[in-house]
Amino acid sequence: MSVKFKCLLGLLLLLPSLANAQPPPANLIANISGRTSISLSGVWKIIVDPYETGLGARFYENRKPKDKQDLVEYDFDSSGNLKVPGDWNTQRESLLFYEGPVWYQKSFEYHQRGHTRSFVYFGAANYLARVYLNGKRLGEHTGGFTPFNFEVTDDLRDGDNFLIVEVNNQRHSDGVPALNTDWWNYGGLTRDVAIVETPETFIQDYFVQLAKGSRSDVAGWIKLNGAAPAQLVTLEIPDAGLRKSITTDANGYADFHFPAKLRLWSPETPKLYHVILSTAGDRIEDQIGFRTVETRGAQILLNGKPLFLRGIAMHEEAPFRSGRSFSAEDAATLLGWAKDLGCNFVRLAHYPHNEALIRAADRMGILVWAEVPVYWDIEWTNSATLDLAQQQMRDLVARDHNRAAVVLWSVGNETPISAPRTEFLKQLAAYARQLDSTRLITAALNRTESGGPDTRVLNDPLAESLDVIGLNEYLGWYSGLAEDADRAVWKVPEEKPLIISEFGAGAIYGYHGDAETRFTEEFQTRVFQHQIEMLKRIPSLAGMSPWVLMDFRSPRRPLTGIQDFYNRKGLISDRGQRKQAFYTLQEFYRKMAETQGVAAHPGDAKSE
Ligand code: GCB
Repeated sequence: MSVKFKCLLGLLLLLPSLANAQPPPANLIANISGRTSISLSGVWKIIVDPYETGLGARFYENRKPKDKQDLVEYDFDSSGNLKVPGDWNTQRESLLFYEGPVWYQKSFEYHQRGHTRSFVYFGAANYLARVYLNGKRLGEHTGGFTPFNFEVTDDLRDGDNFLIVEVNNQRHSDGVPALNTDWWNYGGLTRDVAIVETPETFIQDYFVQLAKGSRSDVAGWIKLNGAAPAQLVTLEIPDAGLRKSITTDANGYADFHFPAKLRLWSPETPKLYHVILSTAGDRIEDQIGFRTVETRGAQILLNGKPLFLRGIAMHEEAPFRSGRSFSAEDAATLLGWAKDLGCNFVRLAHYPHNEALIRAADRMGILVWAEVPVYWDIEWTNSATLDLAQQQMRDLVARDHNRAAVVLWSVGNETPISAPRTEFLKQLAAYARQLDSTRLITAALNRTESGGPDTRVLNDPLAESLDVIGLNEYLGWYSGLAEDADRAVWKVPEEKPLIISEFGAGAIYGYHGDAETRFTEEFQTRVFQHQIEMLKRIPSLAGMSPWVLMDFRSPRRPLTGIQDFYNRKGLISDRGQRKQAFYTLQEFYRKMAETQGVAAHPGDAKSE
């Protein structure tokens, strides 16, 4: 796509849209847990293939020698196993640092049923996945954190089948993310894999939320997929006494807008309604919360009321055992810790986390910042890279657009300012807004200029395209002393809400000393204490998500005996031990929570 055309597209995307949102041009099936499916999770056979021999040697055929003469130089059955879902790095010591292809093979039985379509669905595979069913190539998917599916109705055999996936976690300069990240490049089939069944014409996706700016109207759309796209769809919310009939058009699409009396979802009362969508041949159920989120000047309003986001940033890393987390149990532990800390908000850094966690946040009343991995420097002038970033945003929004917990879509983190970067991110922000106009758009910025002694000025042209400004700063860790925060002045665009989306300091759990010694718990606590006092003085502050809930693996952190390839800025160690600074933040959040509803700014909270 030419730059000119992209600019034009960008402008078009900025035009106001009347509908709440539009169905994304995705082929994703929504709400897999609401469908009949056959799980392919469990033990898979694998072949590690560092020189990518498998493609030429056709590993995807899963061939056995015909006779004793026949040369076949691979054999899934004797090559070892890995569990799916799961990264390979933490399942085999020799694969901890591995970056390259691994071939996965799974045999399974399937029994065909009439009038049923089937899809193979992947929660995520990092980074490139090439998928084959019974030796036939189904397609490939790029991007490590978003779901994808392929239709296999005509390719599944009645009886024995085998699925083969080449997963390659090599980093690429034109990728999203690109070459450099501060997190572990966990490879593999990191989330669930399943065969999902649907009727011939089925409800592929739906958007059921409050109309933008309204607390009394539900608005959204329904998208059917199949040979009979024009149908009557019934939308029911029994608890609210609602039952509506909607007719889809020749493309299977219908939008709707109607009044509804609903109890609103909030962190204090995370009410989820049972929502049923049905056609003559299909029926899907979901649990959906209804709330509004908007900004007024420098405030974030939830259901019309100012709210301070008491947050914490987190990676998708498994507590106690490390590795990529994926399960409902992991989600309950991580979000449980965030709750104990006093949070009503989590920043899910720096890529889409798994759906189980988003659904847990919905049930627990924890607001979510969701982000695509546009991280540090990427190829801003490469239109294929922009396409990839948009595809990841599209599939993230498609998966989570019915989750009340999600209030912010973030287009990126700590991106160096340049004209092409700003153009890229503006287009991505406009695209996210077009996909979903009901949520707020943000990004974590960090490039500031000096505005005189102790004064930092945020003068990033991207700010004008954001609803909420995220700012990462590491005063007391990467620059200056913790005490510098006492005098620090932050000049930020005052007419918009500001979230300090990161600050922090490294500490090893159990390492004690004076507060001037790096990596002691006391040093970390000191940074938190001074940061908290500083934040109270920022008038446009609407929330914060310090870095970070739990220590996490990073190849950029080699310091032996201290880091050992872990980023130690967690308030909790990777073994679940709470550091002193956990309690410092907890105390501050407790005080904030007491005044919530009265004051939405920490400066107004009772002083110590
Ligand atoms: C940052 C990044 C985050 C890093 C963190 C750190 O600014 O956004 O991904 O992990 O700093 O610990 O340096």
